[in-house]
Amino acid sequence: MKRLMRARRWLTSGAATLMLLSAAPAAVAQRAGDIEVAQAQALPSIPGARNGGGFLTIVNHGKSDDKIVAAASPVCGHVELHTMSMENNIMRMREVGDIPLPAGKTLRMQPGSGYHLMFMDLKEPLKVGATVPVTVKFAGGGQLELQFKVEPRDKIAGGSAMPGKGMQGGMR
Ligand SMILES: [Cu+2]
Repeated sequence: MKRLMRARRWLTSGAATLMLLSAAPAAVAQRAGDIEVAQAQALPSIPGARNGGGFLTIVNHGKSDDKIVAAASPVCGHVELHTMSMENNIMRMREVGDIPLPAGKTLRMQPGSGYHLMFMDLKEPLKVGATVPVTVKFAGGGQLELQFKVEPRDKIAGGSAMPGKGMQGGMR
């Protein structure tokens, strides 16, 4: 134990710190029933933009389907559930009633296509390094209080996002 304490003091790299944090039992509860959030991230908002995008990597460990049905955050007027797709060569976003979480599957939201959370009417810009508190509600009755980390686009969902496409196009 004494040795561990000393080791902790010496660990300065971000990665090592992160590992210690996630191994600690006091880590933020990111699981509600069968639903587990592995990552919660947001893009920095574009200067002058009133809206921002949030992305979850979320696992449904259960045997029945669930859905995200609502989200809310104090940083913006309201949060919408969106999907994005290519229509006639133009990226289009539209609001959806829910985001499906099929049983046994992982949903990895990414900038540029598919589902995301949209922070509407931001009260202030989202800057890299900030965290955005968001409450997410599930059809199964669960609810999670999450901290979305604002990170550069190439860090979202493991860095596999398509470059150059995304939020800039739509939503005024
Ligand atoms: Cu959107």
